[in-house]
Amino acid sequence: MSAADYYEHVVRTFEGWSSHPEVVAGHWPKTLEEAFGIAPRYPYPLNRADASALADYFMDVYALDMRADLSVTNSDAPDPVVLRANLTYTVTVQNGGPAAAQAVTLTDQLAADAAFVSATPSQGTCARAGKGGREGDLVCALGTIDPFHSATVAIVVKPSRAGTLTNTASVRSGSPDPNAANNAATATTTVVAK
Ligand SMILES: [Ca+2]
Ligand SMILES: [Ca+2]
Repeated sequence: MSAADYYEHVVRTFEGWSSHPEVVAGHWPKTLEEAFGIAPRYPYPLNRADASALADYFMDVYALDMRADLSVTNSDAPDPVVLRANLTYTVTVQNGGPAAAQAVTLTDQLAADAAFVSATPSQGTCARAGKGGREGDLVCALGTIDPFHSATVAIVVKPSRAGTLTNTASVRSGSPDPNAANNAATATTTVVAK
């Protein structure tokens, strides 16, 4: 997108900050001042003028920073799931900024007691890392994720053993990440015989 379009996108994102799904869900800080590590300045929800002032700050000062704080969530449905029925993991990778995250890679350690069915990324491509594509971790090359944007991968498996099934997804990128603690997420599912 052009520089003007990008600026407008940032202002609109900041205006809607308080109702942004990632903020409501607690994945991103409640205020932009907190996200930028500066003292509180404006009441929320932000009006256009305050959002523009913070966008100016972001573009002039903070966006020079090359870091991108990626985070990942992993949700499973249905839970409980019936043996050999489809179980879908929805893995979401968020970029909390400040910079765009380059060459984002999501790795999912597919469990041995579940048969892989499919992986559908919202951007980029996914492939099995093992021989002939039938074994090994699922590796998704998601490309670039802009600040305050996200990408999603829907992973479908069929559990082959009753009990508790766990699935861990982790993310990394070519950009420095200031917080590694939120780069992996595990979903736990109960598998029932019928
Ligand atoms: Ca992170
Ligand atoms: Ca669960």
